[in-house]
Amino acid sequence: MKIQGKEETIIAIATPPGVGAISVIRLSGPQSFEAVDTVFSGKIKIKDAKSHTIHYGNLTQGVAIVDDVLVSVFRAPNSYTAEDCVEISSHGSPLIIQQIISLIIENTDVRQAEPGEFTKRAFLNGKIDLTQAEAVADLISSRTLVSLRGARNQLDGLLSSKVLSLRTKLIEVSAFVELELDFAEEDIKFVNRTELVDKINYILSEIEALLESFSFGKIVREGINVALVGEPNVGKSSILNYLLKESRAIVSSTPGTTRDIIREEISIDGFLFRLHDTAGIRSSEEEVEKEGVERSKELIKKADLLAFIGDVHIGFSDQLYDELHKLNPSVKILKVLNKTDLGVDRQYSENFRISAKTGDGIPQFLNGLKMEVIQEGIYSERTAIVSNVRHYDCLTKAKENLTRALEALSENISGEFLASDLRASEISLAEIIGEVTPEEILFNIFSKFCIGK
Ligand SMILES: Nc1nc2c(ncn2[C@@H]2O[C@H](COP(=O)(O)OP(=O)(O)O)[C@@H](O)[C@H]2O)c(=O)[nH]1
Ligand SMILES: [Mg+2]
Repeated sequence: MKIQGKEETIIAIATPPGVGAISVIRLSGPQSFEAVDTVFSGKIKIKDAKSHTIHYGNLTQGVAIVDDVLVSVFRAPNSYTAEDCVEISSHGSPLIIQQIISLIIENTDVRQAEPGEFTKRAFLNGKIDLTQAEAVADLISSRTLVSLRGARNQLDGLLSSKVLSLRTKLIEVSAFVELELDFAEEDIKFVNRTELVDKINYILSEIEALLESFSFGKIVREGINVALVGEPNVGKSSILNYLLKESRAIVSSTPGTTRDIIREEISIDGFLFRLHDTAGIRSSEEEVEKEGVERSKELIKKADLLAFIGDVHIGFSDQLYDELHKLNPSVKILKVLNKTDLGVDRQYSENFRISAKTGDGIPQFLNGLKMEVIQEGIYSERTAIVSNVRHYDCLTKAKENLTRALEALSENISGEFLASDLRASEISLAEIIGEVTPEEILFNIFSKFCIGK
């Protein structure tokens, strides 16, 4: 029988699938060295190699050489997972990789790793906390410099250390309250109430500051959704097509059913903007169009910013403006007047004047989008920013319980309630860094990773 759980040794390709100069296969677990030795022949056996050394040799199947490789050795606990780890650098051929992995799996008890399993082990073995594990996924999927920096900060523990320090303060407060409970009979007060309230208020304000960073953090991590809305023929599709042709900052574009692109991702000074073309929001009887209307409404509701496109002939209809406002009352609506090349000299209430034909005004428009985001942000290079919904939810729970604790204090409710509110709040903070995190949440987090990470 195979050994269960994290005692198992796992293997996976760590580099992207496909052809390349080299590929890296990673193993982690107690049998990593022996497993590689079953197929490796070099100057020494891998099981005798020192940690952090590299060894050249052949991987063989019988007498046939599968590939000549470099094997890097990392002994526990000084590895990514804190377990014995090996990285095999082979030639970057999918066929070679396939052979090496099959060969090792067939000849040993090593099994294929699950998605995120290496990082999960790093977390379970205490190498990194949960926010850092999550940051690993964010780091490798970042597509702009700003989101990369956000993930880097989180991986460096900026958020963890902030949360940890709040948790420590909370534990101190709880300790006093619980001490008092132990002496409830004698009616001893160890801390005076105002001091207690001050301490809780301080923690609460720090939690609120973190919560406030979320709208910006979400933007950093996920980008800004901008819906282009307006009457038919004002030039929404032309604007996206212009960006596709002209912008040097295109991250990706998604084509729709026609030649038109329906989504364009661009990076403006490191911020990711996702510009969506909307079909229109007028009611229609036609099935296909109806669906388009629904899709547009959804986009408008979810948008972080609305670019209301008008043209020099029709400007901006108040009716449409009101409809937009009704669909998404909290969102900022920027009025963008298109077709300024037509020489029609009319002023509306526009924020930007552009031409999708000549490109006039487009840089100013894009810069305007960026300024909307920067105003939003309490942006600085090295601050803890909450960018992850899970963290946000935990902080919200912590805040609710602290607020209840303050109510309990002001109403002189029994110390037991106070203690339990404080404790609940502290557990929510612990959940962020993964100290008391249910298995299903862990599964959720790590199953989203790619294999080999
Ligand atoms: N002169 C001029 N024509 C434009 C401009 N933008 C779009 N158009 C034209 O306006 C028409 C409608 O454009 P389209 O992008 O399909 O509008 P949409 O329905 O809002 O997506 C097309 O014939 C475009 O060539 C512009 O800036 N200047
Ligand atoms: Mg269009």
